[in-house]
Amino acid sequence: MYQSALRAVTFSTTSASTVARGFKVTLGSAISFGGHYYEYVSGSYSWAGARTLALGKTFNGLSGYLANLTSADENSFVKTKIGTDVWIGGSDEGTEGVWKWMDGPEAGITFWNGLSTGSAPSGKYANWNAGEPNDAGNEDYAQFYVNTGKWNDLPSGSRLGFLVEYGTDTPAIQTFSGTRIFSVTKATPTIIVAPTAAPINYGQTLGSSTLSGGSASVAGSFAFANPSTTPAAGTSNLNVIFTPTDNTRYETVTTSISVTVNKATTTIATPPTPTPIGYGQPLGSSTLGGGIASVPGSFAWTTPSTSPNAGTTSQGVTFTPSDTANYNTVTRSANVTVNKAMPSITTAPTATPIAFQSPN
Ligand SMILES: [Ca+2]
Ligand SMILES: [Ca+2]
Ligand SMILES: [Ca+2]
Repeated sequence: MYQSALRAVTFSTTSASTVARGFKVTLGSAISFGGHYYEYVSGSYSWAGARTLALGKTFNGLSGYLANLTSADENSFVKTKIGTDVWIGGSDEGTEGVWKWMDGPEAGITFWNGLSTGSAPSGKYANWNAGEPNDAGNEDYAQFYVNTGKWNDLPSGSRLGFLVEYGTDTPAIQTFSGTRIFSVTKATPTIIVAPTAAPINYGQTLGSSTLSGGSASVAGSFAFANPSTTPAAGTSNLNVIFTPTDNTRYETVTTSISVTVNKATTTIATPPTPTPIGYGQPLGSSTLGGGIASVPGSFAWTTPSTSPNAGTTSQGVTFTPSDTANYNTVTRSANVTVNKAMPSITTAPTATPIAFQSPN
């Protein structure tokens, strides 16, 4: 019955220490009587079942047993502390009509002989209700009436809650204590404004992005949860951790912010070399060979259907990366040579006959 009281204790502190605290709660004599302690157990138990459970209980180092009420004061004390009828420790199951306390310091002591017309041995206490015990149908177990504090004998088939007594013959401590361990939990700051992240390029780590503008309910700083990651190009929601300056009293808080990752710029180390074409042929007929870029991909004429004039002209070449999701396309120029066209001969010229004159 004291456990719930201990569990109800709450604790708060302004101390920065998070070491677990032990609290000792010591109660006075109100719940004890003569150095003994009493515990009501609710439920429906046979006397024998209640006895077994009571014997299995301990309290503050004291062993339990069904209560032996050995004085008017003890009997009155119990009456004020319980709210329902209960089993107590008396029984005449051993010898009919010989009522003994069965367990605890008074185990084996006879406190009553006979039925309701019987008597207590000299110096012994009993408080039977009028007409009890009557052994009506073999009643061998003592019941305590909460309303009157009187006792009645009941049969083995009856079911009641029971009263456990904890005590010894030797003078017992007058107080008991219970300890509850409290773990001190840190407070959680509130993120007022999440920080914004400067855009980065694909291939850069998240840690390369500068965080700015965040604020929280306490002083502290924001940082990416995974600064070494290199996110894909595009816009992603990524975790940012707020770490309070006073991290002994405040928890870290994780929030998610939007981060823009631009495509990486492709560099062209060596532009491709075009093969010559003839006048009238489109650029697409010129093969682009030997170009080197910083990432895999391919070169192609920007306007392959164009037919340039004869001579050497600069023409646009587009490099398209294989990974277009994360890398930009790049346009460069290359000098292509266009040779003059050879005219085609459709009809050969004819020659006029001339006269042959022999020499004289
Ligand atoms: Ca007692
Ligand atoms: Ca009996
Ligand atoms: Ca009876």
